[in-house]
Amino acid sequence: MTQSITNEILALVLPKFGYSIDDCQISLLGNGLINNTYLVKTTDKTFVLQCLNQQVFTSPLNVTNNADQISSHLQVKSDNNRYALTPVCQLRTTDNKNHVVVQGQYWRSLHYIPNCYTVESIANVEQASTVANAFAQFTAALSDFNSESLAEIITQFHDLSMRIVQLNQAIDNASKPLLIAAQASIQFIQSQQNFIDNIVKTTKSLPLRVTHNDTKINNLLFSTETNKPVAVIDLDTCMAGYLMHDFGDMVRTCCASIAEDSADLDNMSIDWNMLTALTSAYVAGFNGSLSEIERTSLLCGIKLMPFMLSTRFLTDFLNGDRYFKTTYARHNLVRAENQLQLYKLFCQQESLLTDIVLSTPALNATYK
Ligand code: GN1
Ligand code: MG
Repeated sequence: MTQSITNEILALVLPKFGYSIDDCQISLLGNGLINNTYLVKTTDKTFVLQCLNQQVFTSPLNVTNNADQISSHLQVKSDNNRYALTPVCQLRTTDNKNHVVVQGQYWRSLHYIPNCYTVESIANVEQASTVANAFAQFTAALSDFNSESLAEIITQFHDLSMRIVQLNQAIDNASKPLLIAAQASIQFIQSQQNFIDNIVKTTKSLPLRVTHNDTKINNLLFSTETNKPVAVIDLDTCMAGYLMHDFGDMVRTCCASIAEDSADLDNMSIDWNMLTALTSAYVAGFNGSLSEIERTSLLCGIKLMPFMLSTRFLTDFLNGDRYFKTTYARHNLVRAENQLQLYKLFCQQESLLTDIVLSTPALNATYK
């Protein structure tokens, strides 16, 4: 979206939320790979404005309606002192809707929590404990929410078999140069059929619950005052899912020594102390309510999430970068190789991984 188009459209969108563009200072917000997100400041209010990506979210109303349901549930818990984080709510338009459609594009506005910051990489094990506890609290607070009342935002979003089918379709349709560039990664993914079969088997035995499905560390807000997590943000993909997905996504962004789009693979390592801290605090956040089957599944989630994301990045690379935002030609390939390397590193240390994830006791503390 170019700046001129943005301003023109924003001038039409803002009045629907009760503001004129002339009274607003607007800046880009966040590093999301999908939506366009802005911070809007007026003299008396600051809020978040977001244009939903309709190529990805083909039913944008499902996104805003799910978000309303989730935040209402969390707000009730928060009002009763049963949820220590701040629920992020969607604001209403002047005609009391949770979205507005302008020139065919869906926009929504979100409550802005002041005095907060986000982080792209974890600082230390103390911070890891607070991160894991926050994500666990979020999911635990939704454990009495009927996941069937939420729409399936993206069909089979975290279904590995479906992601492999999509990769195979992309391979069939890709140009020769892209196939050559991606060859090593394609071959490696195709060599992991036992792992894929094992995931399919594990998934069949797991209970469905409401999951966030994008538990990257940068989807947490931290307080500038306490430096502790204040809110879980980006509820776009909240829907029925499996706990191992949320745990694995958190681990992949907290335990790798380099960012998910770094090409510096020789310097990628896993911080095992961080994994221990994450596991301990995550399990503690469920206050003894995790079944053995879900606890054991966390192990699968750690390998699954980088592997599946690698498959998704590679598919998008072969499809000509139609899904994830990219800033250079091989960006998605670099991301795919990065996540595959992370998967390999976890696989190389299978017994250490198992030991940490299955034997680390729950942390005896809560973070408020
Ligand atoms: C996308 O846009 P963002 O950064 O919230 C993606 C996630 C990926 C993530 C990788 C709807 O999330 O699944 O894990 O990029 N979201 C969607 O950084 O596909
Ligand atoms: Mg997201």
